[in-house]
Amino acid sequence: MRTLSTTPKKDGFRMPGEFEEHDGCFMIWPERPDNWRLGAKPAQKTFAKVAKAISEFENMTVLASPEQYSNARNMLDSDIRVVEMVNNDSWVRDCGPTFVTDGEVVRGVDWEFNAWGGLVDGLYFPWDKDDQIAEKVCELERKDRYRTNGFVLEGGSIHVDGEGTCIVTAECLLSQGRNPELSKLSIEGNLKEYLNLEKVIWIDNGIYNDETNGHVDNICCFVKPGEVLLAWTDDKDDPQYEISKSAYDILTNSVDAKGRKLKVHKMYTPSPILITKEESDGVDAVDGTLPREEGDRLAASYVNFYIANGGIVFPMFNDPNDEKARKLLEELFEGRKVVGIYAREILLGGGNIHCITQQLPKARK
Ligand code: KQY
Repeated sequence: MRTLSTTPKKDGFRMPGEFEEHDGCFMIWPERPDNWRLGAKPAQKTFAKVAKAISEFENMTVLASPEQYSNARNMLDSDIRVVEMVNNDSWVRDCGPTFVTDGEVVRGVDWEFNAWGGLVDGLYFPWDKDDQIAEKVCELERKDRYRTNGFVLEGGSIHVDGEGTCIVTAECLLSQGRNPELSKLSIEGNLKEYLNLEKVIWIDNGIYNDETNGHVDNICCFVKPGEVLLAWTDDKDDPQYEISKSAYDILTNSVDAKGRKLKVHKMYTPSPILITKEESDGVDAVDGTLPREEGDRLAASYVNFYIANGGIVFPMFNDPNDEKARKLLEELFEGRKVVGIYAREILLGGGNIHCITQQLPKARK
């Protein structure tokens, strides 16, 4: 594996849309008891269901720590590849490589990772093992990599259409814990260089109370070039309403890199989901890790589904809007099989289906 000193834009590589064809998908096995309740046992069952669902459509690789390798191997079907890799937690979208391609070859972008805000408002300490995941995955896949030393970013904070447009939130990319010394213009410049973009659309905020400082992948995503899905509520008393309304206004007044006006589909969120006492009691409290308190509102949304080659894997919460979300996905992704997984256990760890998965695009060579 070579570490390249150029940029994807200079080399003619771009980040493809998630709806383009994949070679496979990665996940990291959860285990840390200060984030996942009951020693991560319930989360492991949910991760295993997500891995199985995606493996029906494309190759699945699960990275597991040496301590968890045997357990992961036992809990996962035999067609899922399990590879030992030390880690700090299980968010491969954020610490894994963002893959780019020139249509023939795939390379990885290895963003600097600091656990969503480093010592300012990061979610755990240390994060050194997670910061090496992208490099190790590139090594495993024999992909050359670009490393952005001094520029912090997570894969969940960007969503691209594969044709030169990216959507981000200002809440996240301008947060004090990531790149406080960089202006909005320089941040946008870095995105354009490393993802090969012409246009960055900035919405203000992510989902209410999202501990990642509002990752875009939980509130808004591309269905295809020119069309986006936006998490929505009609309840004006819910703080989510103003957030979604502001994003709607920005998106419907934006054109993409090709000059198209965006079509925005509203995807209703589930009713607010709060942590129960039993759930909170199951998490080990550790200094330096975000506590999980009874009554805290979780950042629940359906927008963070995974787009696989022939399918969609989306989260369900035992909410009447689960079926609305399924119907909308079936309409928008005609020809793909839509599979729902109860995802409360992932939400309790602060995440969603999109941020526990990372796709490897198809390479011709
Ligand atoms: O991208 C994400 N949503 C990851 C959340 C990390 C939570 C760590 N406790």
